[in-house]
Amino acid sequence: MVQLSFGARVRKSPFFDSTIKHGVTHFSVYNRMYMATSYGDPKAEYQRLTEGVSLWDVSCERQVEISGPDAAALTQYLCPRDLSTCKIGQGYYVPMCDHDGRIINDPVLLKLAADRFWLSLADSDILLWARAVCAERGFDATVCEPDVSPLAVQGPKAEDVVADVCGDWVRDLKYFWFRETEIDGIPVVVARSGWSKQGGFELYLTDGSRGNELWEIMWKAGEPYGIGPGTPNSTERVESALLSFGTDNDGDANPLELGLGRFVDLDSEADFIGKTALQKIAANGGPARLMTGLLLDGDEPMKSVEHKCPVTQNGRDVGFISTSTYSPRLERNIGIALLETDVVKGADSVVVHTPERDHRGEITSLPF
Ligand code: THG
Repeated sequence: MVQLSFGARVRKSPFFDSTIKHGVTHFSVYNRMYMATSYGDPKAEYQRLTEGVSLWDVSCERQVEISGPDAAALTQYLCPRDLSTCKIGQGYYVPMCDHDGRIINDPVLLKLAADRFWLSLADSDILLWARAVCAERGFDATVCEPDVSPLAVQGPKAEDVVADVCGDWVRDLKYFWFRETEIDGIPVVVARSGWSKQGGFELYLTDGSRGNELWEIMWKAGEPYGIGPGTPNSTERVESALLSFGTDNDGDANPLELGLGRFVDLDSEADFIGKTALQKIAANGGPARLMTGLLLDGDEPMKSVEHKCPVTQNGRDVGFISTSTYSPRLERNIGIALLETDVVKGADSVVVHTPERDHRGEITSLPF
């Protein structure tokens, strides 16, 4: 069996020992950290997330902190979304772009103070990018990776668990808003967010020496609600059409192609990296490709694709599928693909070429 080898190059999470203790079976690598991806029972993990509550080590969602006199200006220049409306204590989903409009990350932005921000990253090296932009543009700001590690509590019963630990005020937190607090003296930022559409919270631990302690507190509090271990769930996220950066895009994709246009403010006053390029794409007939849902044939639950697989129409290459899964909610196979705009607008069928066999794919709008 092929195995992942452990070494100092790839970092361990503050919750690492807890994930081992609770039976983690699979890791991936994300932002140069081990990332738990399964506890060996996908069905139970999906059910816990959609009907109960599950605890996820997502500390590989590293933070880039931007602080100092020009923090707001630098953060805005890095982000295509108009941040002038973002309040202290509020989070925003922000697809970040390079100068040609290609997406380079899709973090959650947290505004901690007028002059202090976190970018809670997907899997790419934004620390290097933000430092380079800061220096090249002469902004008076500090860019660092702070000691911050998110732990997600997700599922319909997550609110009860987090309220039992933190107090009923968490029930009033609005979507993507957050507050700094302590749990038994452990410093955390509590946010209503998470990479699922099942509801839930993220606890951003700000003292990495206390990860296993925090895990155990949440575990004990969750026991009456049947809490169990989980990970970012690829089946639920496909059903809910949440972008998996690095999975669903290739190196050239832009946010307009990925259905993230509502998070890009091309008419805003603010200047940001990629603005001119994206305005040009929008003015010249829109994006060449579109992310779409596919309903896939087959009565048997299909194996999820392990790499981007080609999609054709009438024998012609029209794009790729990035994820496929059997959906318990829809009781059929579904997938996410990035295909030529005309093909998606034609809303016809395509052929998906997986290593196992060819599947007929019916184009359908997202979310499923
Ligand atoms: N939480 C935190 N950090 C993260 C993620 C997270 N970093 C990596 C990755 N996830 C970033 N990507 C996403 C993608 C989608 C969403 C959040 C983070 C998301 N999107 C909703 C949607 O598209 O419907 C809501 C967006 C909105 O309305 O603002 O939640 O999960 N800390």
